[in-house]
Amino acid sequence: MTDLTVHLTRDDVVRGLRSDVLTGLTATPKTLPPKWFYDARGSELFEEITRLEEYYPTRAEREVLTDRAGEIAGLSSARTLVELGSGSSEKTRLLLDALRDRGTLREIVALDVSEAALTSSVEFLRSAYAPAAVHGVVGDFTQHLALLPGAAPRMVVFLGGTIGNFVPVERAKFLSALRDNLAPGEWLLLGTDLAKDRDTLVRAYDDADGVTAEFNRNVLHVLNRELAADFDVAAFEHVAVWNEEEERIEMRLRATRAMRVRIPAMNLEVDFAEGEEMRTEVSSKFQPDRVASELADAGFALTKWWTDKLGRFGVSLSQA
Ligand code: AVJ
Repeated sequence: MTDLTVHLTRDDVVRGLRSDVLTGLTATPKTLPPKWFYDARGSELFEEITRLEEYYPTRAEREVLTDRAGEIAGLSSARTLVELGSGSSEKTRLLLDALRDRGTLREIVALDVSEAALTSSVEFLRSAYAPAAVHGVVGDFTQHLALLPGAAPRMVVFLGGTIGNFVPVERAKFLSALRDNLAPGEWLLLGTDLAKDRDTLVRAYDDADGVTAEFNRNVLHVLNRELAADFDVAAFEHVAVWNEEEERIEMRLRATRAMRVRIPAMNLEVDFAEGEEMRTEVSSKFQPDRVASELADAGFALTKWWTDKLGRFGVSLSQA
């Protein structure tokens, strides 16, 4: 048995889902938060997305980390690496290898909402980075930042552009909360996808093979399974649009016919009009100076900024 610290029980997760579904499906327009994409199937589909020709962010960020991991380790001399939303943590290994080579790595903290995902990554990290201590924490990075263990200086690593899933108010709150929970001198390594031409962005979120469409619809399978909802998943089509004013990609699910969906577990019935769109994700794309100013607003001091050669994706190292 892998020992994990659990700040989020199965009951907490179901309560959170119900609350998000009630809020989102009774709102106009309807919305669902993207965190519910990632059951086992959704996580698999996301891994598949990262290998698509059209989906450049993963490769662009990996290029930066491959080229700069040594420099990041040297600048930070972190003793603890904290990964938020650990996922498959393949890119994090580049950083862990560099910190180990530099001789500063003592502890690794992996935080994820999924106990199953954590168990396998913690097992791997323990064997690959012994004698470093590995702490697996089941938790939500919007709720449990105060509970992250590890010897200072820690480097909190938030990769993939996941910060883009927040709307601006949530993003400011998250960055301030993170800053408040770090001691002066501790580090944030943040991956941010950058604003670019509309076509490249829309292709990245509406791939030719339809993998992103399946990923998007998967949230309806999650609601059907977890809440006994009766969404006719095939009656929703995937939509990815570039919202120019807000500088973000929005994924939506469009009802192809009028329908009533029943969610008996919540005593809820929801009507969709034909053509109605429900927003399932925002993925914000940044101007580099906007990343810098938002970090500054949260009280971080930017140490260094890198992008891939094509300037598609940015990685910032900043200090609390
Ligand atoms: C994992 C949140 C960074 O926004 O690009 C991929 C998720 N959504 N394709 C992103 C996602 C559609 C991804 N993040």
